[in-house]
Amino acid sequence: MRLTPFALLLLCGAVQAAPDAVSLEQAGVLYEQHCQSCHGVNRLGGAGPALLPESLSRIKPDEARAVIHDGRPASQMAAFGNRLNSAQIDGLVSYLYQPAATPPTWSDTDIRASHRILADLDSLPSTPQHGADPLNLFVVVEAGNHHVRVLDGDRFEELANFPSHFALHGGPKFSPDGRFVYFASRDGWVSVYDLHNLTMIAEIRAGLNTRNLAVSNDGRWVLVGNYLPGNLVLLDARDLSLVKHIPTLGADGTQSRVSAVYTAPPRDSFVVALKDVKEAWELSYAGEPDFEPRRIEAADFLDDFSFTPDYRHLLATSRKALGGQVIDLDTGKAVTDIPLPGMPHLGSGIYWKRNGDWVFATPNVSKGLISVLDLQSWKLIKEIPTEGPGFFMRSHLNSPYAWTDVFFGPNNDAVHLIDKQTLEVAHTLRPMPGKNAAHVEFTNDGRYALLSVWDTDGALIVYDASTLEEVKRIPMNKPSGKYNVGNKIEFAEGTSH
Ligand code: DHE
Repeated sequence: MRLTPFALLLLCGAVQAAPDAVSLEQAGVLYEQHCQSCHGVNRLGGAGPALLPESLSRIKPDEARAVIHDGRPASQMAAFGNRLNSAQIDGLVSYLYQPAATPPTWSDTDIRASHRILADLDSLPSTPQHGADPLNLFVVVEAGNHHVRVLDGDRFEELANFPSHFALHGGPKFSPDGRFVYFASRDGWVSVYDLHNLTMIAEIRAGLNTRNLAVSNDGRWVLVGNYLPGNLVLLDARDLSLVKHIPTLGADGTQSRVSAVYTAPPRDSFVVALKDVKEAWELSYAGEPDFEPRRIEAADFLDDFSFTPDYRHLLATSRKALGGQVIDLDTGKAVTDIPLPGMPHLGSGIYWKRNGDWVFATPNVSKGLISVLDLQSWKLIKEIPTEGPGFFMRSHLNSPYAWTDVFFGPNNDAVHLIDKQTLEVAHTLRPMPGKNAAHVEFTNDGRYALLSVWDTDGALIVYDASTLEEVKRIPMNKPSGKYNVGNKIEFAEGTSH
């Protein structure tokens, strides 16, 4: 038999045949062998995060491939490049982005089984034990290594540093006295931490894929909004025990995911936006509440929203919609459309007084501009050009500037300071050139602004908010949001709600 040169090379081992493609079934077996012990049966998560399509929506398949091959630094995710060939890794990636063969469920029994009490609250002192001003603490989410740091906001020194659940998202929320802080992770874990005693109190898994949570202004309830399963989960704020789940069914019976839930303090209610039905809900927590939703018809599916300073009106957008809408929470009627181009990120919008009248400004995740609205007439006053689309905005009553990042694009190292009266960009800072600068929060008195440089070798940078001089730089691994206890519990002008 005559061998071709290629066959000869193969026989000599000089050319390796490409490994055979792996079917989804085979990939399922690989998952059970290599991944399940950490990522859970049915990919629901365990010591490692959930690996459902909903959980992976923000990660591109190439990134998932690289993580399986190389592992994830500073985590327990090992490299599998030496155990799995390229076809097996490709097969696993395709498998992970497929819906699970058995649709995932998360029942009240599952929620209760996940509940852990980590400290005996009754035996802990009820006054701050750290010697710092409890209303000027900062809670900083360090996203790169899934940790949280607590900083003394007078000295910018660390009081505590502890691991969080994987991928916290949304702003942590506080009890009205500022003692407790509540975190939600994208995988549905909710935790409560005692800032007086710098200790974790309890945790529970309220869903498989969570949007955010809100805490009632009387400190009694935590309401969690979920994508998977689409529902609301009501917890007792003291120890996070499950009170009940509330299915989010539209008036016509359609099941919906929850876009976001916030507390509206002057209304003693939670306000909820639904993603798959055209409704906003208000759930009163006054007195002895039954948490029956008051349905408010919306002009579109709601994705993102904010409130006017008196919490009477809701300013909402849908990612599909052109522009936004104003809903009067008293009458339950849509008031008007608002002319907002691109993809405004209303949840990050802030308001302030300009010439005696309230204005509202929102960043835009698809266009390089800040839209400024007059809250009396709902008219667009100005579109302020920026160096690229942005994510977050922050200000303080005592600051002349609204700080906004340029989160996307080549100029993502820039932060603009907008003069709140002239509506012009007054300063542009580049805290660490070439590295993404994003998310600012002020000290309770507004004297200092803390900014994140969102990079593995990033930092939290403290600026004097008047002179704009750098006061301190604390190295951190992708610090994302940071939250000042006083500003948050006062629902202070210029911060997120
Ligand atoms: Fe967020 C808040 C929605 C992607 C970091 N984000 C919020 C809130 C909503 C929201 C509704 C307000 C909840 C709250 O604070 O209680 N975020 C969305 C999205 O729909 C979007 C675009 C896509 C998604 O997959 O969810 C999205 N968000 C991101 C990110 O990619 C960010 C930059 C990194 C991350 O952690 O995932 C991110 N979002 C944040 C942060 C806040 C937030 C840090 C809190 C801001 C604050 O100051 O309160």
